[in-house]
Amino acid sequence: ELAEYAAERVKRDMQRASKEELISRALSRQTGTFRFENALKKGGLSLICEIKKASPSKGVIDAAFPYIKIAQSYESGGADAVSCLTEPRWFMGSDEIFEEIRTAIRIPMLRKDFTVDDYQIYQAFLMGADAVLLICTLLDTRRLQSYLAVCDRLGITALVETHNEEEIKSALKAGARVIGVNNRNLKDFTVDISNAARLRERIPSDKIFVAESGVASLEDVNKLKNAGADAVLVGEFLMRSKEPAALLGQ
Ligand code: IGP
Repeated sequence: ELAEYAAERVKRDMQRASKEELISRALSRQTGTFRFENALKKGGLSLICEIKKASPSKGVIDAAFPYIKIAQSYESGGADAVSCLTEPRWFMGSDEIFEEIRTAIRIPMLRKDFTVDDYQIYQAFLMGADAVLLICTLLDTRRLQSYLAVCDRLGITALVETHNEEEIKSALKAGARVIGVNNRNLKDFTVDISNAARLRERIPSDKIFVAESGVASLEDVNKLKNAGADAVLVGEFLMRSKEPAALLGQ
């Protein structure tokens, strides 16, 4: 359902700007420098802090949602990168929010949406994104591969999201360099924080391993660090606490 609605949005956006137009606009710009993945290579555990007003499992998380302030507090708190939801129906995000935040902070940003068409990758690049999300559940290996090639051509990073062994295999086959393991099952929204740790050994050490979802304490962060995560992606917990500094132990 999330994917179907994403496809509808793409169709609608294409009426304003065709894919050809977006591609030519994107290719006339200076390419990116893979800032997102480089920010996760500093050694130690990196922190990707997420901005989202709502989620399908929790509904509205922060009704006031002062997103610029939140983004700035992430940056000053020491976040390595920001993840910003642009999906409107379930996460109450928008491209406009993303673009506003982009002008307010300097650290790399991931445009978090349900990528079902490479149109969205060009869109993300044009709004200043340093990374896009590619969810294995929605994309077969061939499509992953071709979307990864688009990202490479633009100089942006693909965070390839997996949930099980099979999806990790597909991600690796497609050539993903940054692999996320989601602790949340997107089908029923159940969270098992040990999922990322359990699957750690399936991902070669030359890839960047991102543990996603369900972090609810500093203890959880340390658990994932000890399990060998290169980065953690934290959303709801930060949206409720707004103290990334506390999470970083600073
Ligand atoms: C953050 P949490 O539990 O910290 O809020 O999770 C992030 O991992 C989650 O928002 C997420 C997500 C996704 C959202 C993971 N994969 C795919 C939308 C689409």
